[in-house]
Amino acid sequence: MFDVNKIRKDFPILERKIWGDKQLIYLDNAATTQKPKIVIDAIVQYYETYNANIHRGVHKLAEEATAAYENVREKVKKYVSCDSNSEIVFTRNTTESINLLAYSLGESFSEGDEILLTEMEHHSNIVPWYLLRNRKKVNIKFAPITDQYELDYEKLEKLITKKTKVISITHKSNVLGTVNDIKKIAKLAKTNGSILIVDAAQSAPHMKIDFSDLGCDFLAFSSHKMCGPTGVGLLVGKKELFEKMSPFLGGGEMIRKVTFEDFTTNDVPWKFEAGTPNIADVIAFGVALDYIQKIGLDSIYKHEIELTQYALTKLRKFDFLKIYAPADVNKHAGIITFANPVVHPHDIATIVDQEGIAIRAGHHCAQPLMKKLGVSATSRASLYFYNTKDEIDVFIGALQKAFDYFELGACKELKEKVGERISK
Ligand code: C6P
Repeated sequence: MFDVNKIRKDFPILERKIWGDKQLIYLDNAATTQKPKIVIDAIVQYYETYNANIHRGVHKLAEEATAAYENVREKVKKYVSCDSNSEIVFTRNTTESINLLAYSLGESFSEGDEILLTEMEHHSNIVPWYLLRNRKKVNIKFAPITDQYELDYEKLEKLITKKTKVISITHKSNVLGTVNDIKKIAKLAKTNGSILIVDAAQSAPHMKIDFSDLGCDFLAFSSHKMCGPTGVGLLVGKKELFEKMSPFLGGGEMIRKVTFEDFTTNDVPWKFEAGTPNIADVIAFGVALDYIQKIGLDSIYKHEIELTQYALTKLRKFDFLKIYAPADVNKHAGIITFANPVVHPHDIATIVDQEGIAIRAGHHCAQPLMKKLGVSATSRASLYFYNTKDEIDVFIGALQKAFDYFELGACKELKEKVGERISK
């Protein structure tokens, strides 16, 4: 039974007061989520009782640490429903996972090969491909979004050619909240022989992911956006593709043999895990995965939809505010991005911060998307399963204060501007 008040007690930080007596209201979960005490305790327990390097020692501590670390790999496999043809590589974050792919897959690409992205990508799924373009002279294309803030699937299909080596796409936009239809794109990619990469940084924490069923080749996400520590990224992928790929980083652990002349690589996944990994945080991430699954992804998703719907109904009363999201709340659960042409989003974020409320303002590491939307920045409230309707009420009250201060309600010109959709 989902009980948000009981759940909140698991998170020490949610007790925190800001600016003296203001209760913290944390609505910046798309940036990073808070951590339950059992995850924090797991880090302390590791360092206090079995800290050792893994895969190297034969002593008891090394064995315990190795088993705990490798056990998390199995947990991740279950979390994303991998079959035996898939493998998990631990990285530092989603960004590193995508850099690994752009570098290692890219080693076999040639001038004129094409990479297809979308206009709603995070910089983490753009810049690694620009780096590859600088090395290999590949061409990069962007599938457009519609004025309903959804992917234009027809145009995307037309952009796929025989030269499209990779389609790399976000599962859920960190700005619009839009959830993309990966299965549909997977069919197109498969027919064309393109590799499909999915950036699941914003989806894996909130909804059930079935890697085999989605039909993609790789999936990347981050521990810190799902109750786990920072410094742990996940890269799920098809084993046969990992086996064909060049290593990303060289050093200890990723080798089988090194001579004065050359080296041979270790098996997948260790071939992609050079050097001592982030052992403590990987182990604590395993605890976070157990915790999330105990609460239940269906309950998490349902709660977030309800909260988003509740917040939207209240936000829409500010008719001078533009909300950047698909009309159907089911397509953007948990993320609400808004702006208006007069008050800078940073000013809104600063005013609500005075009430103890954390939201994000800025370009959200998606500058090309901001350009498409015709703004330089927006404000964003992003929710997780420990947020409540009471918190939304306080947030709406704080926004009202900010808008009253700037006398936005009285500005007729603003309301007309809000009617405009995406700038062309
Ligand atoms: N977005 C946000 O506030 P890292 O930093 O590597 O863990 O995640 C990068 C990343 C990749 N893809 C998407 C869709 C993301 O949202 C993010 C992180 C945060 O929106 C920080 S910029």
